[in-house]
Amino acid sequence: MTTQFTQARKALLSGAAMALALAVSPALAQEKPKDHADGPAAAYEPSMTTLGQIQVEIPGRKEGDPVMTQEEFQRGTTIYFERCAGCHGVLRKGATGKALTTDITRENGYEYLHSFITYGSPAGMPNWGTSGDLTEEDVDLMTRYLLLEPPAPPEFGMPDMQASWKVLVAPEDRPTEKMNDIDIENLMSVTLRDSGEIALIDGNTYEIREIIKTGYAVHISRISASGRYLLVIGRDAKVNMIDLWMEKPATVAEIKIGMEARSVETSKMEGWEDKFAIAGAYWPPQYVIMDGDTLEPLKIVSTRGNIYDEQTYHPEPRVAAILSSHYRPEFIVNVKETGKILLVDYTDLKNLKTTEIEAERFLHDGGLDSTHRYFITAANARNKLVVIDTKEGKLVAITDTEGLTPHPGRGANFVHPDLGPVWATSHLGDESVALIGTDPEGHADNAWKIVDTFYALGGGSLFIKTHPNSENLYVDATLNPDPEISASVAVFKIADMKEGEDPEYTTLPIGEWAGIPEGQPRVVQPEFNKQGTEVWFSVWNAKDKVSAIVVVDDKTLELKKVIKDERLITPTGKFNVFNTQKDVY
Ligand code: DHE
Repeated sequence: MTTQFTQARKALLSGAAMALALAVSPALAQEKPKDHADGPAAAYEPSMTTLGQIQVEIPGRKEGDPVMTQEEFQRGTTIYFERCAGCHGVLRKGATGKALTTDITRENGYEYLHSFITYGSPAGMPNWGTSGDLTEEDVDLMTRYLLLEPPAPPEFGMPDMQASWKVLVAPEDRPTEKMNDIDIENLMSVTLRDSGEIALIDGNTYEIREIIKTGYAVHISRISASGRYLLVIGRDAKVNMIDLWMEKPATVAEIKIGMEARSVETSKMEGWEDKFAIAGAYWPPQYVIMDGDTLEPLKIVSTRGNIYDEQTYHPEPRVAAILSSHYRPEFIVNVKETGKILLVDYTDLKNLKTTEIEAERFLHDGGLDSTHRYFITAANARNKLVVIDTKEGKLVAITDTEGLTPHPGRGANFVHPDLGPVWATSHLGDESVALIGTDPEGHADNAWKIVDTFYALGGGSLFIKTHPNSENLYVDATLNPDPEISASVAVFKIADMKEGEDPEYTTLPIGEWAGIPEGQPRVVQPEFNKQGTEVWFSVWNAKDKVSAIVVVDDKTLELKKVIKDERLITPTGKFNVFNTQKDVY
């Protein structure tokens, strides 16, 4: 464990460009064109792995089309969905990346596209050719592919959802009381990303209680308001509803809500606990409201529509984070590409009322402030934070974070000694941590402004965490190109923070503590136990290598436990039942 001072480093950092330079390893920089702006943020674009598996036909030929066999077109489609669609859109109409429709690609021509794919661009396009990520043959294939019309992936409506929906244990056949000895509130649901499973780990004994099969490339877990049902979503848009009261917790209902998805949540408003579930899809762009006991699909709403400011049509605005309001019977739905936050009233699904808030493009993740009244979310590709008042149903503020690509997860709430209550985010694109004031009553001058920025380990941070019972703030650097940094975590003592001064931090060598002999594991997502006395970190290695969970004592910052088990394949997110249920972070 080492303690570091960041004052000197801050002085060295004259701006964002310098910060990005730190985030890119020298080896990577040499392979790229000189002014290439690639960094951890570019490596963290959606990969449509499920869509990449669908079978497609070559669309109707146009005069002058390059020749391509059906096999080549299929391969081009898989590569496109897995590597390109995240930025350029499934339909190639553009998102954070440029549009690649044939009117544009044909105008630019084969040579131009070929060199673009080979060398990348200063605007952030990776150098697929020179990096070796695509072979020379694949660069040629993708160039020809882009000169053809794109295939349209299928829609996924009510008949498809109904066909995929299964109630494995009907509500009347489920237990009427908890049938196991598990301390459910201190259970951790751990994403086992590449095995398509979750592990339920006892937060008191560290014992793996169950491993449960879920969707492909499983992503997040959320807990119903009562704390009984665990909802898990895979990237293939499969939702599993797991009953934690059963003797052996197991899936009681499941459904597929699209082809690609990332978010799931349940109703938490008083009087509406466990009544509905909701899941949001990247493809097709839609969300679906389901029955909270059975996952029966009740209402599908498309998010296609106009971008909030320029008011032009976007054909595939993905659904990013979804949270449940504690102040109104509403779901808060982030619609990424059109930059709208929807407050979806679930009291009358037949006469659905939605408040549509103009926010900012590329909304991603976010969380509630400590009072649960305000929702703070990152428009990550715009370097902005948006604040919504969930009680009044209104936009409160949009503010620049000063850092590059904010990525808060659900963020971290704490009381700063000088600045009062704040919510914090770290950044993917640089090493900064930004604090936004969250107390409009007691600290009106600070409310919804970036009140301080300081520096953690390095760029490539994904998650930041604290707990009301903790005096520490933890910041990971998962996607940092330096293996030592990506395997470590910075810990800041909240009591020592001073306005405008870079706080000292302690570096915890979590990866080293895990004692993993092979591979290059990255440390990701701090998560507290229920009591707020321990922090758990995933040590995320390749699928065929040993991974681990490392548990740290929050008071002493000493290693408490390394959980290793051959079933812990690629652990990433961890969701403590109580903290997730009650939105404690
Ligand atoms: Fe996530 C949350 C999307 C890659 C781990 N991730 C989210 C949310 C979204 C999202 C929209 C917010 C959900 C909510 O609150 O309702 N994630 C995406 C992507 O589009 C992206 C960048 C690429 C992709 O193709 O999926 C992506 N995410 C990852 C990973 O590679 C991570 C690190 C490992 C993994 O298991 O996939 C990862 N994402 C997580 C975690 C959360 C998350 C752990 C929840 C954090 C929390 O504390 O709530």
